[in-house]
Amino acid sequence: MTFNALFLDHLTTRQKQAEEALSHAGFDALVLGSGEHHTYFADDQEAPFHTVPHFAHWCPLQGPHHLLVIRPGQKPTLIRYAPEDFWYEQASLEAIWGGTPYWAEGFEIVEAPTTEAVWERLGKLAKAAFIGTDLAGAEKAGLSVNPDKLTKHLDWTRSFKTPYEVKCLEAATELAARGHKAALEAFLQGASELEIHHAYVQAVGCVDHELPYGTIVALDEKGAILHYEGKRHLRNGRVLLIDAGAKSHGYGSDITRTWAAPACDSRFKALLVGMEKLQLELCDEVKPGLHYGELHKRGHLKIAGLLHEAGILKADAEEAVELGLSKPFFPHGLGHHLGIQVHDVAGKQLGPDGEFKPSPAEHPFLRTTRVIDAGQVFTVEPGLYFIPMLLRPFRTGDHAAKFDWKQIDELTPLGGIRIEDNLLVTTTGHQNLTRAHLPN
Ligand SMILES: [Mn+2]
Repeated sequence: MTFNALFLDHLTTRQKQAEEALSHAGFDALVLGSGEHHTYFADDQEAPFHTVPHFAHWCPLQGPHHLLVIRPGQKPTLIRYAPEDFWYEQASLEAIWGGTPYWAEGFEIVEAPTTEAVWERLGKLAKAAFIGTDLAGAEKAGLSVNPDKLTKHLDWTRSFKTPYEVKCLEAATELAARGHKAALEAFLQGASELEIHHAYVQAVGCVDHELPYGTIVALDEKGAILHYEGKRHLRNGRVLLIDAGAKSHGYGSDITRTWAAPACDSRFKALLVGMEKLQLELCDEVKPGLHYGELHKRGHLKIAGLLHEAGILKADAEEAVELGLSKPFFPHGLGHHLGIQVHDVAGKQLGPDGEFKPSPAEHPFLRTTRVIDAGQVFTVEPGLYFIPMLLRPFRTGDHAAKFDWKQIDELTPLGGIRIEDNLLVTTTGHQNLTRAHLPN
């Protein structure tokens, strides 16, 4: 199937599922807004624009103020905001896309020169719901604003990816893989965090705000800061932890790799080999029917086993997990759903009605409590870090003697390890979207 045909197929699925959601929630029409710019406090500067994900689920057109009108049995209408403006570049759809966009034939497209005109083009709709940010406009038009039941239903549908969405995610992975290869090369030449970041974005071929999230480029001890944002100038790191993705047609990849330079401590290198192996083993277990939370627990067991093997934990895997000794080393969840949003919606939803299953008390940062099912795309990203803040209470706790503090102190300057792939669940197992483009 061509990409174009895949998109039209995706739209057919969207239409069918929206009709079900509308009838379920008691509406006759759905209006999706693409969003609005928002400015920083007391400033006229705008934050980078992010399309409302519900709009992006239908149409990859960028920019604010567009509306999409969905009615049962009708081709969706796209009301495109197309102002005349001398401050910002404006162009026809064809000029923006370099030809007719592949998605254009899926919509009746009309244009409007002002935001008021966009709402006027909408006309009168009976019993319609609005999802988006222009609440005043929607209320004035008599729409029900962001109704919870309908939104939850649509969130649920977002967690099952169509073949078109999988293609977009694969393209996003392929782009990120180029960046990761360039980053590794730069690291091995002794580059700084900032230089590695630049090598990454140059290879992906975009500017920073077009990435799905800010890159995490951490040398040595900074790898133990889970969302490290700095970009130091210091060169010749012994360890690189890089967590970076790329976007394609509104869908993002989310990939982490950890690399050790030849001069790195051999004990850390052995942990890295162990983490690589156990990450692949965890990926291997992904198939429909397994609880994601169960996979997370298996991750803890494997990480505890690796720490025991290294002599860092003196308790064996079962005992260590039971006593909570693996938690300071692996404090985050094993992964999260992925799609239009990096931490995609509905990870803790049990069904289309929005029933919610919170993270278990012992694993508060687990981002998905779902049963694994075909069509889901999520990350598998075990980590092993030396985080002084989390280890501190254990130094004086009841189980202090179960840790090799000397080794921990010697490895702490090397930060940590995270290895993250993106997986598509199939009816019989899974497809690792990342390894196809980034084998290591
Ligand atoms: Mn992630």
